[in-house]
Parts: sequence; structure tokens; C-alpha cells
Amino acid sequence: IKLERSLRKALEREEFVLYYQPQVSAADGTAGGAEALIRWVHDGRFVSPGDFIPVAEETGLIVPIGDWVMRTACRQAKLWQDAGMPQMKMGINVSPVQLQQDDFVETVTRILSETGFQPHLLVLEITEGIAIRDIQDTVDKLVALKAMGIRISMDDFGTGYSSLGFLQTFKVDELKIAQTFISHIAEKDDHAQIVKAIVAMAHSLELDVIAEGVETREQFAIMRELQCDWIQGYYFCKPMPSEEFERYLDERG
Ligand code: G
Ligand code: G
Ligand code: MN
Ligand code: NA
Repeated sequence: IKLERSLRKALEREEFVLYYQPQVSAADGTAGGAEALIRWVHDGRFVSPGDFIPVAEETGLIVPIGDWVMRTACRQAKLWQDAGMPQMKMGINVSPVQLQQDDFVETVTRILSETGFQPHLLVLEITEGIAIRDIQDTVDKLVALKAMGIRISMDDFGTGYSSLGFLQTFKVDELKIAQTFISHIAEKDDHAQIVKAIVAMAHSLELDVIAEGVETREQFAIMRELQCDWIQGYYFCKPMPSEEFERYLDERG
């Protein structure tokens, strides 16, 4: 309850910040995109999104918070473009609660027009949680967003019951292999076999594949060998504030 009360005030008190983590091409190491990840600085401490996102979802606060995330990330990405930085996609985590809003498509449209960010560079990361409500309604919204050029990404693929049927129903453009597969890929051959199968299937459906949570050179080498397209993880760098992200891009391109 105390957390809820603080969370209600967090937006007006400007306590949220976005961190950005690059998504690096497995082939040549250049950054082709970034994922925006929210951070809450409350009473001088970082509160983990794992702790407050569920509360935000239960209370509906995720709707204004999610709008803020999308607007801030699109605005930042547009600033980077205008400053002459290499063109990059921007990935945003979208809660099932946001997608359930009747005006979700209008909200995205409005934010794109306010910020001037191009739809084909915006990636909406969704999770299997979107399947719990009205599936047809969700599919209709995703179709409308895709018609605008926006990309849809299946986050945490391979966990829970997210699966092949999901990819087909929601017509995603890319999938992100859950960290749990990557973290054991060097020790457990069955994990490597599963990842190999996921990549092959994704490519036959013409989806891009991102490996999440790559932490070591060995994991990177394996994912590269398995033809994964993009790598995200501490091996390259942790999520960082915008100024640090700019420096990273300056140095590595
Ligand atoms: O960055 P970190 O590992 O702390 O994120 C923890 C979890 O919080 C992840 O599952 C991530 O998807 C989620 N998360 C981070 N930022 C956002 C956000 O802006 N919106 C939503 N809905 N979830 C987020
Ligand atoms: O659930 P989602 O994929 O949106 O969130 C990704 C989460 O993974 C973020 O909280 C991010 O901080 C975290 N993350 C990113 N790279 C790594 C990594 O290499 N190792 C670990 N342990 N976490 C990572
Ligand atoms: Mn994500
Ligand atoms: Na994930």
C-alpha cells in the first residue's frame, strides 16, 4: 500500500528514468537497436522494476507510466538521430494491461506524431501475458500497429507456455530468446540444441532472433555460431543512462 502511494506520485515527481541497453549485431558488433528499461529512483534508492511493475499493473498505473516510457524513449531516439548518431531501433516493453486499453493504438500513433520518431524503428516487446484476455481484440490491435510499420517482438521466448502457436497468432517480427536458455548454453548441450531449433524455426518464418542475457565470450561465440542475429547482454554492456549510452556509441559505433 505504501509502495502504491509512492508510485502514484512518482510520475509527477519525475522519479523515473530510462536506461538503455544496446542490441548488437552478432555478425559485425555494431549496435542496431536498444531496449529501454525503466528505473525508479525513490528516496535515493533504486526500486527494481520486478518489484513495482506488478503493482503498477494491478493498480492501472502502468498505463500512464507506460505512456511516459514510450514518449521518453521515442523522444530520446529522435534526439540521437537528429544528432547524427547511427540509425537505431528502439525497443519498449509493453504490459498486457496497456495493450488491453481501447485507445492503445491511438496512444502509440499520438506519441509517434508528437515525437517525430519513425514507426519502422519502434519495436514493441510483448509477452505471453497478452494472451490471457480477448485474443481477437489483441490481434486486431497488433495488425493495426504493424500496418503503421511498427515492429512486434516476442519477449522471453521459450519460457512459460509462449510458443509456436503464439508466434503465428500474433504475427511477431522478431523473437527474443529468454535468458534462461542462454545462461546454460555453454554447459548443457540440450540447451544449445533447443536454441538451434528456435533459430532455425524463427528464420524459416522470417523472424529476427535476439539472444538475451549474453554474459560471456563463450555464450556470444555459441550464439553467433547458431546464427542468432542480435545479441543483448552484459558481455557487451549493461543497461545505462542516456549520456553513458551516447559515449558507448561514440566509442564503439
Ligand atoms: O532491467 P531489469 O532486468 O531490471 O527489468 C526487470 C523487468 O522489468 C523485465 O522483465 C523488464 O521487461 C521489465 N521492465 C523494464 N522496463 C519496463 C517498462 O518500461 N515497462 C514494463 N512493462 N516492463 C519493464
Ligand atoms: O524481461 P526483459 O527481457 O524485458 O528484461 C530484460 C532484463 O534483463 C532487464 O532487466 C535487463 O537489465 C536484464 N539483463 C540484460 N542483460 C543481462 C545479462 O547479460 N545478464 C543478466 N543477468 N541480466 C541481463
Ligand atoms: Mn524486454
Ligand atoms: Na526478456
